[in-house]
Amino acid sequence: MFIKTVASTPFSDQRPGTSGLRKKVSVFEQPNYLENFVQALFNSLSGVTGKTLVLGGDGRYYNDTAIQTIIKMALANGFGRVMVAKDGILSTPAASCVIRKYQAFGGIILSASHNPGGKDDDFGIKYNTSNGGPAPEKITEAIYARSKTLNSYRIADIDDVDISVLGETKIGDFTVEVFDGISDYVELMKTLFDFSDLKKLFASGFTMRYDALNAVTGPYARRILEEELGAPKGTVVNGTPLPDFGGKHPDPNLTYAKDLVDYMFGDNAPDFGAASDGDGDRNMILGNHFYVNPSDSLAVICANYQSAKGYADGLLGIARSMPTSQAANKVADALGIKCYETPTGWKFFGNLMDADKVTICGEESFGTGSNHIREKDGVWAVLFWLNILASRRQSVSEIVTDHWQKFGRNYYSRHDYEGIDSTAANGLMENLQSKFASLKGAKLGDYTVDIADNFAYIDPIDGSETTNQGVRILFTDGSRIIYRLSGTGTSGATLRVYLEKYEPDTAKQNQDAQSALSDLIKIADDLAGIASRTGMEKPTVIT
Ligand code: G16
Repeated sequence: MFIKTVASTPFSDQRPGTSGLRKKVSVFEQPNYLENFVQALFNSLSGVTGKTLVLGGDGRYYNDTAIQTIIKMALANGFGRVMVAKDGILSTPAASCVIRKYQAFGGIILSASHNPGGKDDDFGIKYNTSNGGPAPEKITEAIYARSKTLNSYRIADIDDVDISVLGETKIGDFTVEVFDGISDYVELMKTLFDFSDLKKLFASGFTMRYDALNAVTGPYARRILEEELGAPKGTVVNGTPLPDFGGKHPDPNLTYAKDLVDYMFGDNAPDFGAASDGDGDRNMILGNHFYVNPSDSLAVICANYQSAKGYADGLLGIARSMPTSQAANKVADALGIKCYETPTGWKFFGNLMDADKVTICGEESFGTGSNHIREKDGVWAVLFWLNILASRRQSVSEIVTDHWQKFGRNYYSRHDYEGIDSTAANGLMENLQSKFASLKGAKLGDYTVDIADNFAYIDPIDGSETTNQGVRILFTDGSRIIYRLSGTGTSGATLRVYLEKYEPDTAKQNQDAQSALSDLIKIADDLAGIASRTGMEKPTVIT
């Protein structure tokens, strides 16, 4: 028999974070490390016999090795079919699309998302369930529990499968199908957006730059923007996925997508700019000399839902993660629909979408998406913006400024302190929590504290409770300071400080966000003792 059971010893550090298990490549390269995690995952699923598993990733270093191992383990664990994307290239949103379209049992996505890639950087693995969405905590916790006691794994002793050629390979009752990871996704986009309108937009001389940051969305963006919509060749830059992302940090924000930002603020800036991350679920939107904050982008998309044919019938509801600004709430109020507030992590939106409570969701962490799939979707957000631009025929800055005039402006910024000592970070959070009782009603500068707590969430659909989701200092005027430790980093801790202030006065809406928030920034530092506890005078990244 060519199925082997290999003895192994458990690892103690295989608890999935906000979005799957992310570690340095060197951790994954330890003997049996990947195999143990995959076996713990398969042991946590029931009824896989004969079923289909979708497999792909963002093309980062170690994807190819992991793909071959997972194909062999899927066979050994009873799956009937593995659908693996050609060359392994499958964005996270495309994986969600394919799982849903072919009613697969689930999918494994090999990515550490926006984290850097390459031999010395990060790798990751996440599991999505049959609804196409990230595994909920009850599954990720079950994987972790099993990983701690796992003493063997099952693997088939077969040759590697050539994943560079489309087609099927049969091994007994088991089939490996190599499919085109781009086409199904493009077809889905055509059902949501009117490509002929967008073609006219580009034909009218509209200009754009899309920076794929040498990550997975290059082939998707080239196919859609340049081949389908007729944007000139060269509209997509850094469009070939590279194992180390060309040394770039594939995180579409003001710091790590600086080349694009500089270009969009330069003399020859086009009308529209966008970037996506390693695995294609994040997006950054820019206009000519204009940056759209992700929280504002969510609100603008929702307010302009009628621009896109797939949404013209109306929105069921909106959802945003807790740290995301309350700009979307203003739109929901105006539309007479509900705006749900969930913990950080796309997985919390899945139940709401499955229960038809929400259509569009978004996060401050450059994530926007809808119920067309169960992941956030970078290229979708870009296409939605193109639809808004095509129907309104205004510039990005005019559209956003108009939005503020109508709904008020939620000044917003996130300050990240990366790579800080974990003990210092935990101490900072504990110290804040010890102040909750004394903070209620306290005056901090011009602000009065209404609520100081640690955000907890009860899922309205299945009643599951999630605690410890970030310290909230909520002020009586609606302003907020949120402190949260990142759940996606791989070295030390990252403290995120989210700052928000509402400005309804149209005469005061054109300040720079950092200046408008300067008093809250100071309060946030003083209250938490950020500089003294972390030794960092300035954030690493400001978005
Ligand atoms: C992941 C999740 C997002 C979440 C983000 C938060 O993003 O998919 O839903 O908002 O993590 O990251 P952190 O815990 O570091 O603040 P991605 O793009 O890394 O998959």
